[in-house]
Amino acid sequence: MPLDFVPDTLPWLDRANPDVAAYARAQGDPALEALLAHWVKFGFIRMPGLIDHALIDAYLEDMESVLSQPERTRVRMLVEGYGVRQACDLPPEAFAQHHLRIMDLHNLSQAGKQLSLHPRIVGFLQHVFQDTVVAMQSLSFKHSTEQGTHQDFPYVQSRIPSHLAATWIALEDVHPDAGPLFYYPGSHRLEKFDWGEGILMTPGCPRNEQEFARFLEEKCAAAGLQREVFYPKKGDVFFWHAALVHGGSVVNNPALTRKSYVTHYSSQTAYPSDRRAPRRAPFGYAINGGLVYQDPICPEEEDRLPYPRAASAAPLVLDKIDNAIVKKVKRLFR
Ligand SMILES: O=C(O)CCC(=O)C(=O)O
Repeated sequence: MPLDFVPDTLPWLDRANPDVAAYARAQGDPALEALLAHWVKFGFIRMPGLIDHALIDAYLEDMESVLSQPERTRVRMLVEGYGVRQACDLPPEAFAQHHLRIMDLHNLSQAGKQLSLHPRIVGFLQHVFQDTVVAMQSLSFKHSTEQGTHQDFPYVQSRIPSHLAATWIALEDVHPDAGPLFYYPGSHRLEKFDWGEGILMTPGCPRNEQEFARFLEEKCAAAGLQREVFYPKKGDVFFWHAALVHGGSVVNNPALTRKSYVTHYSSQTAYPSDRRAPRRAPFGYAINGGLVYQDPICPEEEDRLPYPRAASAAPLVLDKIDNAIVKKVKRLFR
């Protein structure tokens, strides 16, 4: 069992000496070189103030509508003490729990789709993957996860584990006592943890998350990598590499919220169908050149929360579904 990403399928920026200067020149984008060089060296980039506050406010309303009327939706939530359940199946007391994540609200929320596939996000990740970017899943948080030190690739799985990246969007200014995101710059190149059956976490594997966290913290310390903390303003975006070591800081003041929105991405090559129905040809939405799949379990709830809201506003123009993409995906399953 190889204990690393497969070299042949690594994104180009993870291979030896990627020539980002030549690439950026060829793209005719002078700002791109610094972003790509930072990604290669540190495994993350930031785009401050990227997201329009009107879009964030619309998304916050969508989150609130689900949290205040959970009986009206089958959206799934992961709640500490309850596991993964549809919102309508959770008892009222579950919503007092701070370790609660709304899963894939972008399927219901057009504002969520626009956040995940913001043009600058899709643009940057296209450079990373050199493939069509697929938004695989989203997670919405009202409070800090306080999640221990980890990397994402063992959990968020596709056919090619190295084809993974994430964005974290601040839905409000984050107070230092609200449990901000932490990360270790440069940790994306560390030796990988062996879960007992390879680098991915599998059901029943013999190692656990505490061992994973200890391993990563020891490796970071041995490599001299320092923990840094992201103190964003509303609308700031943090992008991270499949293997960047990160987590949610401990909350010092439980009265504080820390509203945030995470999307995990892959390439279309690595993620040609939705994880919730992997053997079914997905129905795809092409937005700003990226792709997101319809929820195959609950298609009736798709886009139930429109954006923009006002009847007088121009209707949202999602790019037409790109039939070429959908057909290509279908071909893989013939
Ligand atoms: O937002 C956080 O506290 C951590 C999120 C995270 O680690 C993840 O989604 O992988």
